[in-house]
Amino acid sequence: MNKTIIIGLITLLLGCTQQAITINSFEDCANAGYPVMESYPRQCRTPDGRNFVEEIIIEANNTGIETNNTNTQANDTVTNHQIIIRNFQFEPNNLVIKLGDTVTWTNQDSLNHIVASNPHPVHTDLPGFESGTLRPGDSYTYTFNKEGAWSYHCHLHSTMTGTVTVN
Ligand SMILES: [Cu+2]
Repeated sequence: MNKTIIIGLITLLLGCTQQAITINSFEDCANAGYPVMESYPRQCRTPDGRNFVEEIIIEANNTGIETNNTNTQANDTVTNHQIIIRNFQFEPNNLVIKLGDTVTWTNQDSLNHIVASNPHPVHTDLPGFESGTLRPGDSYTYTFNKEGAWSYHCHLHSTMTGTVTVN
């Protein structure tokens, strides 16, 4: 009888010691279900009185700042130009932009159009400058990364033409 109790106590003690040893970080502590204080950074307290502070990953913040810098740079230099497709015309049908600017075509007609580089029907002047089918209300944005006067047309109505001049 006494033996059983002693063995039981030893097992219990070992169990506690083991648990205390394995908790060496905020994560261990929180995963073990001990109380977490919702401060910044968060803290977790073990029953034996140890306190663990959550590690804040600084790398993530650095990446965030870098991303912001890139965005700021892009916003400083890139302009987005708008062209409306309406009544079988591009408005404006002559546009002068800077290298790296973007142009967005929006179809406000009640039927489909396709914006594509000249010449029709092969579109080889500026490969990749081709919108696919623009249904009413659809938009297509293209970034001009090559200088030149780029004439384009509607692939479904090849008499509809326009030019984007990139300086
Ligand atoms: Cu075409």
